[in-house]
Amino acid sequence: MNELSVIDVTDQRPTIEEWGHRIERLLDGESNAAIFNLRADDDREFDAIFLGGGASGRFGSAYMRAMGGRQLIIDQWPFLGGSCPHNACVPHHLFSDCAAELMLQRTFGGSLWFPPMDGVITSIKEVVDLFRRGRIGPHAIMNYQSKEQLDLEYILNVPGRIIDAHTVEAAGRTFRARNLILCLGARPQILDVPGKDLKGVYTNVNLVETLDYEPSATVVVVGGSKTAVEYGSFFSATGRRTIMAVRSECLKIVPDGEIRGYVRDRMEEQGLEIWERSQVVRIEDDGEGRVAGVIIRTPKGEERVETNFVFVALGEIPNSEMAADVLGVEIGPKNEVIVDSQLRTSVPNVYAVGDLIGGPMEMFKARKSGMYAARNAMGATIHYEPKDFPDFLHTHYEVSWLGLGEEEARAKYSNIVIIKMPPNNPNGLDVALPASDRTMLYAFAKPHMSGYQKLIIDGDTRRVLGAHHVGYGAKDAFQYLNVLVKQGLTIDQLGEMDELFLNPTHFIQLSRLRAGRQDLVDL
Ligand code: COM
Repeated sequence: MNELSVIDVTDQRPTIEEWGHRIERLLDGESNAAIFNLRADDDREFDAIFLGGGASGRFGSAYMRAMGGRQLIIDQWPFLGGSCPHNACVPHHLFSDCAAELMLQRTFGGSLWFPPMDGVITSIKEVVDLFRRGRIGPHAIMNYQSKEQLDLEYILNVPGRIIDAHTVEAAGRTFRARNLILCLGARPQILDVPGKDLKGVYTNVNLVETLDYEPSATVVVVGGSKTAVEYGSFFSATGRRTIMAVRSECLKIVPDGEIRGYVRDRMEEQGLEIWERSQVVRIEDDGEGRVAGVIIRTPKGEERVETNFVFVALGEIPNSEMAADVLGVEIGPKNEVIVDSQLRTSVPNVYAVGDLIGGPMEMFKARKSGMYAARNAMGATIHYEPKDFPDFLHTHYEVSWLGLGEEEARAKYSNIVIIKMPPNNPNGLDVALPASDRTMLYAFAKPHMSGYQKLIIDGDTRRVLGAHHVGYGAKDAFQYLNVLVKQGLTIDQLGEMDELFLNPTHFIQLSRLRAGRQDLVDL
């Protein structure tokens, strides 16, 4: 094995700015040197090697270090933090912010202070370029924080190769640890049709790396999941005709039918075309290796869509191959590494965390599973199974939910009471409620666009079973509300809280309007 050149930062203290320059040069391919940050003053055996320095590896490492353990991260990228700041959560949040801003502009274009937007197509490439330039900042912070503040040891910009359950090779050197914690992440599922490799076929990974032209006025999104909906909403907000080809149904992840319907109606009102039970069967070549069109099989037959841009969002496949081949860890049907509730794989002393263990492929699970694996590796017995978590997605809105949707609640309980806004009334959505942060203009000028809020209560026990919010700014409240709901929060306790007036605190106000009654009824 050839020894690679090494940038040893162990005795250096690069600033965030210096890290930024260094990472930029390595990402630009100016050098393939490995970055070594190993403590010279610590000759203890590693308690764990974290193979992968994304959210799970970094948080697991930080926890282990905080407990007094010794850890080593090995990651093939020149920065820590993984896909989140590089091509996943962070760009998606940027695009979703743009979608919300653009929806406001398009809705009010030509009135108030908004410039007319009719027929205006805004740039996708400029936003992608903005992200690509800006992401170096978060990358640099991760390396700086991990070294200077968390005291982590790491080797970056070189892949780690598993030798056995205690040994990993990187940059021609071998490293041994009591435990191996696999944090190898996942990769986008490809669309397996003719034309899939043409220039112009993107996933969230290559979009931000390689988009070097302005997509055409019509674009196609493949999939109906969170990622598809979020990117599709951004593309449509730029003024492009956006067709989402969805094999089954769109927005299945949203648990409440009424909320799903509201969200979908608003997406379609923004011009997004949702083609359900439709599959891309072929992508056409323009003769020079670029996308020229897409053939979609719909319930009405095959349709050709002329476009130079296809965005594929079909979910992710865990990167379990190396662990399966070398260690023989047990793998599940979706390529995920099987773990028990202590994050242990089928091989002693080998743990797996994050996206590698399958869904939900969410940030909180990555960080928390990394932390729990670290605690177990350090001798604790602690169990983690991600379930019953509050969730969200972005369309042009932020959509948040926790607990049960109405359908599931009615199937489980016989006395369901619904409190919602807009309330049941003869004008339907055309009333200026909810009126919340970031939806006030809609409430006053386009009331049906001002969002939707819904609380589901068991009328017998008075307990809150589910909460659903379409609008903005509810996510934070939902993660605390979820803890209370799991502890048995009742409508009466909700009404006892002190509201901050808007957003999900509408639930508090509404609860008070009903909590005085012994026999709860809808509102
Ligand atoms: C966040 C990356 S963007 S990490 O979870 O802090 O490592």
